[in-house]
Amino acid sequence: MRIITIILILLFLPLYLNAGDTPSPEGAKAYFIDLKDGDTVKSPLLIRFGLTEQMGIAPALADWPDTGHFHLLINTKSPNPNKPISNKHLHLHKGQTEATVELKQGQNTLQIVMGDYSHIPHDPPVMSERITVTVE
Ligand SMILES: [Cu+2]
Repeated sequence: MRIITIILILLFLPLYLNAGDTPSPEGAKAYFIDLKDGDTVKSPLLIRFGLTEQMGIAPALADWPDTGHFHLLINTKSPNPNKPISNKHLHLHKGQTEATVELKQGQNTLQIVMGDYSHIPHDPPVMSERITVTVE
């Protein structure tokens, strides 16, 4: 009986893991280290990603508790919290904490979103404010 229970758990575990319910540690926040709403910047722009101490950074595919990797969303709305973040967006999938990006002239919106090992936002999502910067 116990073996059957274990087999059932193993069979259904992937379904739960794909449901976008990797919990985020309480109080975890992602933020732009040296960029704020309304800033005027140059392109290409070095963006440095910050994360409060409740959470750690792991490469994609590493299913470690209370970790994730950064994503940068440029000129788009916040992601669906139950779906993997699209490959159209920048994944810092090796666990990087900075990236240099090309931005168009004029106004651009930027938002950091943490994703779990399978690129799905945590529950609740850990993300920065969506800021607007102007590229000269
Ligand atoms: Cu990702």
